Amino acid sequence: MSPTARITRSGLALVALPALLAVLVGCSGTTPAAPDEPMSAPDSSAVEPGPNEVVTLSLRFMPEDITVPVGTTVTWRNGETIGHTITSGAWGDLNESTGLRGSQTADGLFDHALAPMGQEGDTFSFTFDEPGEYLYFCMPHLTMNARVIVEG
Ligand SMILES: [Cu+2]
Repeated sequence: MSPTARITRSGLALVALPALLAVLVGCSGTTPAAPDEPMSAPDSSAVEPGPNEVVTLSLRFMPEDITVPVGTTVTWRNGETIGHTITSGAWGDLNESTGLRGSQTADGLFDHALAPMGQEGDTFSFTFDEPGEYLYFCMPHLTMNARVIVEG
């Protein structure tokens, strides 16, 4: 009785081990093909900002600083599937360790609710006719603080 039971257990183990390995290999093989991003996730060329363009991505403006000649139209494009705002005004009290903004003061020059990528209103353009430094931010996301430097 006892020797038979032992043989049965080891026989099961020999069958079960390859099956378990097959499952593990199958999982690791499919993981790269099933990313966490939604199916509408852009490829890298879709999120790369063009000339005079700022893309919102991963709760950041990219680039955060852009320098343009006076008279340039800057376009913001949403590179992700959540909404943002493009709100002109000062931001400050930036926490160095968290990168979070502590204050924001909209100045009314522009304020646009940027629709999620792929929806109507997912871009916004503004023409800068005066030289200067223009700070702006996204109201709900305290990591999104940026500026446009307009050179005369
Ligand atoms: Cu935002």
